[in-house]
Amino acid sequence: MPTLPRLAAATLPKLPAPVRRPGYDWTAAAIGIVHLGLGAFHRAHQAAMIEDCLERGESGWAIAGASLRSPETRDALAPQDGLYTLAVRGPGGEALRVIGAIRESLVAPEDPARLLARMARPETRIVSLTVTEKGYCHDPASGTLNEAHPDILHDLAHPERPKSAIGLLAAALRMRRMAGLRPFTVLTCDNLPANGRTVKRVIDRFAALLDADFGHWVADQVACPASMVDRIVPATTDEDRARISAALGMEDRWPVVTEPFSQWVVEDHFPLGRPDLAASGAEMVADVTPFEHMKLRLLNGSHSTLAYLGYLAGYETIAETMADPAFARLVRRQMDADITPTLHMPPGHDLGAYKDRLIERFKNPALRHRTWQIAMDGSQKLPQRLLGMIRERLAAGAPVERPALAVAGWMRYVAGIDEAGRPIDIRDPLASRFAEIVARTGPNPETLGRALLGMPEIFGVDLPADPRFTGPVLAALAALFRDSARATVAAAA
Ligand code: CS2
Repeated sequence: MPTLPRLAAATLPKLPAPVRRPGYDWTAAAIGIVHLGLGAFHRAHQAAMIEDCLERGESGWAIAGASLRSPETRDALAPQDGLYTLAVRGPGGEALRVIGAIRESLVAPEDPARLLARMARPETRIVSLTVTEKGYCHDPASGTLNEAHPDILHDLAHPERPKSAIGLLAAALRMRRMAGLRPFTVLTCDNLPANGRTVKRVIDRFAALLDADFGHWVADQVACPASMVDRIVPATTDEDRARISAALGMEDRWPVVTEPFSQWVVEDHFPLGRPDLAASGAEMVADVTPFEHMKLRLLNGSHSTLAYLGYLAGYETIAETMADPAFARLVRRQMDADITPTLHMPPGHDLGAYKDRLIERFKNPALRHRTWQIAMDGSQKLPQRLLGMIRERLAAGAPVERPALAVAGWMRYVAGIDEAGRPIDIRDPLASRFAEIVARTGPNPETLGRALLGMPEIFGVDLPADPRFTGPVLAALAALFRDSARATVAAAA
């Protein structure tokens, strides 16, 4: 294949006609948002909605994005003048759009001072985050700052050179306070429970530990609206890059691939203003909680259920797992019988249609969303995806066999060896703890299950003490070891 020119400002006019491109003067767009966590999800979701705001002529809201770890996004985007392709894949094929909203890409560990200076500028009115659950350095079961977290210890000792998102927010807020500026609004876009309140609790505490006076200012002044974000964005593959570059007739090293569906429900509390997100399709509400529960439990809870059990059954993607009727039946029953009774949607909201749509989205064969990718960081995900709902069902005196099977699927997965005897590449901040436990218990479902249940940062202290939960979890774990995931799911569905 001849070498293709690189997607960039200079080549943009040569894009083939069907590829949508910025219709506004993107090179002159002024930055008003700093985004921490410049991953695929941000670029396929919030950045696409901001692009629509910029297209409508709302100036001043372009994005400076920062990666908190690796330089690869900046290295790919810089030669492309920040441009990248959003590929939307649905039943009707693939639609390509080049996005111009990301006007600056930074790498926090390389130059924290530059990022902090950007966050501290008066025109930065929002700092948004997609740093994943573990990026909040909190204890997932209680939602409070993990004061023993190595990055938090580091950032408290060196507040001018922070490593964590929390340390960066605090350092930039301190600079603003010193300059007599009002704080930016902190907009979390991660799948955390009560994400606004959680980030607020964590930042308030961190600031108070730094200095009591600053802590009061942060507690009084910093707004952290909650938001529920939804769009399925699998990791981009080399095959995606090759296909998209061929369609563009130019090389894009950093495209993102997603589905047609996109939802953003945002609590409307932005003291320094905001772009008109509603005009871009977001729902601005007074209380995100019902939407958050709906999404975290129905979508992410089902995702995690399919990811662990599907991976163990040898399925590589969610679509493949859903093509097995027993798995599809299990998640639909879990949605209808276990999760739905815990949801309290505003009047007029059609939950049945939402669930039907979810099933279709999971089955979308054009998205190769790997079970392994979703299985990552289970220790941070289980509490809000499954355990909160399980607690509510237990309080209502209801059985929890199906969600207990999902939890057992996670336990069987973190045991670290698959059904064919191959090692599983477990990615989780608590992975070394799991390995220690497994080294002690071996694949004995009873001792392994009890040891994992004994991790309060995941299960709290209530669930391990409730035999109505531990009984079904240990029984399901025994069945998974004895009979395989496929057989156990088939028997449960
Ligand atoms: C997924 C989510 O990776 C995961 O854990 O469940 O990223 C999911 O695709 C998004 O939340 C969808 O909005």
